[in-house]
Amino acid sequence: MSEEKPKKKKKEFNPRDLSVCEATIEMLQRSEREGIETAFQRAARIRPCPIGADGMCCRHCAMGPCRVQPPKKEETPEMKAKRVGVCGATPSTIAARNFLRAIAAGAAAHSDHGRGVAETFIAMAKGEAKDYSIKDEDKLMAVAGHLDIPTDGKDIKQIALEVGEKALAQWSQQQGEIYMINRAPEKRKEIWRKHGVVPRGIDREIVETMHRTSIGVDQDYKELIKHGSRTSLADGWGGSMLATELQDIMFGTPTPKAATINLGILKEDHVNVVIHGHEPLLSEMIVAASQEPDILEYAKEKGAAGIQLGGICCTANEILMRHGVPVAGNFLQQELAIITGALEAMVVDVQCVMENLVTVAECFHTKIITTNPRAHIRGATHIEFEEHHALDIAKKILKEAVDNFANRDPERVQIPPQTSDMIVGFTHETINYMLGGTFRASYRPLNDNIINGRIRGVAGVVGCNNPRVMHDDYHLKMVKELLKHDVLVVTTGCNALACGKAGLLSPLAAPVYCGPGLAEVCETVGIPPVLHLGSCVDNSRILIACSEMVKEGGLGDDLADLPIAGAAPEWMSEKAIAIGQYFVTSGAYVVFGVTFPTLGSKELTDYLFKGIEEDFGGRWAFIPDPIEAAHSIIAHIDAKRKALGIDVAMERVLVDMADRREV
Ligand code: NFS
Ligand code: SF4
Repeated sequence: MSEEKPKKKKKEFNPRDLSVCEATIEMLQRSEREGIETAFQRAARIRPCPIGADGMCCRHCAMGPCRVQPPKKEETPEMKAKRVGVCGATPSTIAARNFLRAIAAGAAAHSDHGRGVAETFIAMAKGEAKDYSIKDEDKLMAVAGHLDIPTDGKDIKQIALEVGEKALAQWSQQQGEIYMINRAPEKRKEIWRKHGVVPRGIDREIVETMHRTSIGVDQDYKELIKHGSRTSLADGWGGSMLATELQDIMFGTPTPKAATINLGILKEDHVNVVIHGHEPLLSEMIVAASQEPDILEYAKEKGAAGIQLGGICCTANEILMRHGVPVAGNFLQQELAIITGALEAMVVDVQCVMENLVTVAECFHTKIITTNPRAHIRGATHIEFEEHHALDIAKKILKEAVDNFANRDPERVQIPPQTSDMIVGFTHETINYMLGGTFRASYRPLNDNIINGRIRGVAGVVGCNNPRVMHDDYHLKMVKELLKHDVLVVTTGCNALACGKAGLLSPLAAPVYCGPGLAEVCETVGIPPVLHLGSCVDNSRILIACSEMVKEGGLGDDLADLPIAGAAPEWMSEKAIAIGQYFVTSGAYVVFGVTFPTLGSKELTDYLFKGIEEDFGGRWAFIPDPIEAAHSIIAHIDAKRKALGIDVAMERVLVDMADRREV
């Protein structure tokens, strides 16, 4: 007689366990009710492969795929010798190669974005892309300087052309050093040169990563990671930095501005268009097109009160910080925006765009419009974007959305009410200006406030959402804990949007969440305690800001001396690995949550978490608890303060009112 096995009870799908964002919870409840599957349900259904999660699956040749089991507690040398792939690759080699390929993919994504910007920039300078222009001449001159381009007696278009061409040549450069590393402190460059990790050219390092990680090439994990560092620097100090700089010249360097965020920005009586992805080349044009009288007239003819744009992911950050366009949400809200039933179109370009958007859209009238020649989705409408006819194409896309307004079923519209106010759009330039003042733009006040301990240190908290952890929860817990301990937070990417939804990007957050020192600085200057610095390519702005802090003086002579750290609490993208590695190689302490992709190799993980600090002054950590992660950052900051001899000053923060008045 066979006994029937008791069936494992399926875990109940409870949206309140999955997100701290009310708008997200409301849409997830609807998705359950109506049987629409989102990433949240899929993550509950699909378990991650434990071997792959630890970096122990190699698919680099057809003798495999080889899955190396995790080590047993008591491992004999014989057992260890068996834990290899068919070619003999050890766990450290396999994990390092996987880690490197993630860096290469991330660097490629950021840098290919940058290349596209450089190409459009050249077309603009030649007068071939008439819808683009130079918006920030000061920055053009500054970047010309960084690229060693003489500007005397040249007209502006000529300078722009030379800047565009010299920038683009950074991708194909084969020898020497990429230009932008010269913006790092001297000592940092010496460290990079000593270890041979200064990138020669952007594409070259990415290609070399693919070569070195293929079967039977580099099989020394330290050498592999060293090249990973070089590739990551080609991203942070190369492709990403050039993308940011050229975008600032073409679209304007962001300045602080007020805006709103969350699904409540969608409007019942408007044509709602969400722009999602990464490159501002298209989204800038959609913003411009949405203000054209003929398009607005067309929307009115079709019975709509107007056109409401909303951003998702880094596209959101780009148009948010330059135009104050409201944000619909972050990465995990992309499917949910469609579930409002109020979306006429979701216009996407590249990166972080879920294929399932098309399936969700089938349940409603929403059109998914792909626009980039590199990114198609089956079942979507493809309207290819092309910089020479940018505005016309943007108008065509908006017309499609307007035409779709009639297909909306008003009965099925359910827009969550939540919105939050925020101040966004800080940059290295505005930090300089806001903290330094109009007459004395400088980093001096920031450095002084760090030295006197009102600001304990600075943490860059960035990165994605991941349905493997509670949506936005790790982000917010960690950021709030840092603020409480007087750590100023700078943010980009989907963390920035999580902070925005929770009200942390508002000056009003300072008295609520900050320790006394940080609150005082924020209130005096009128800034939020969390500074929104833009999209993920804009992490390069953090590198520049840190370099400026070193140059200003009083905080050591290298990036690794600064009381700073970075974190990606809910990371999921390979891009996050590339960013983490360029921060570590630039001397920062970087904490990741969720999971860490090398845990199957103790040797490699030990190196990334400890040994690498001897080489580059920075190191990785994996801490799944947000409060613990925040405290490890605080401990790191305190150790750096001690080394700088400014730990004593910090005690003065514990002051009474009399002291405060004196200050
Ligand atoms: Ni960054 Fe931007 Fe968000 Fe993560 Fe994706 S949008 S490039 S990768 S998910 S932060
Ligand atoms: Fe296996 Fe080696 Fe081939 Fe990887 S490269 S799949 S470890 S045989």
